[in-house]
Amino acid sequence: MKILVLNGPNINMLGIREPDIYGKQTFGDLLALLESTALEAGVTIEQYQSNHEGDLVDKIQAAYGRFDGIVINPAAYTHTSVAILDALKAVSIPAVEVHISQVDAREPFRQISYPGMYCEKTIQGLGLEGYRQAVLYLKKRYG
Ligand code: CA2
Repeated sequence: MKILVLNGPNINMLGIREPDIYGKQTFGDLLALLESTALEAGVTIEQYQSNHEGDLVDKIQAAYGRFDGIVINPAAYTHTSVAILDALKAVSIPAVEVHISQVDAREPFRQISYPGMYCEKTIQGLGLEGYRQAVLYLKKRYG
């Protein structure tokens, strides 16, 4: 099983500021977690982070026919991107949305998720563990 893990803008800055919201773990810690999760679940994980909406759309389109599942934290694009929603719908690959923080308990503008309208599950507020849970969910359901 092949899973694509996508991260949106500023996720590469994790651990540098706002540890009260996003924790102290870094993007490097996330990459290590994805490697260990791939071994644990017996899946292949490819990860991609971009600060650019169109790059994320391109990556989702390129996943068509190549990946069995997508784990996506669109970061700030969560709350704005119909383009990412449409790309997910276009490829029709099972997807899980992850948020490091508990977005439900934050500002009103974070209460809407466009990509989340396609994703079959949203995991939030578990820190980096949410990515692991998302991969394990996809493996259990589709692996
Ligand atoms: O909780 C999440 O995972 C978010 O997707 C993170 C986004 C935020 O815009 C979403 O509302 C929720 C932010 C990504 C990281 O932003 C940083 C800000 C300061 C320092 C380091 C990273």
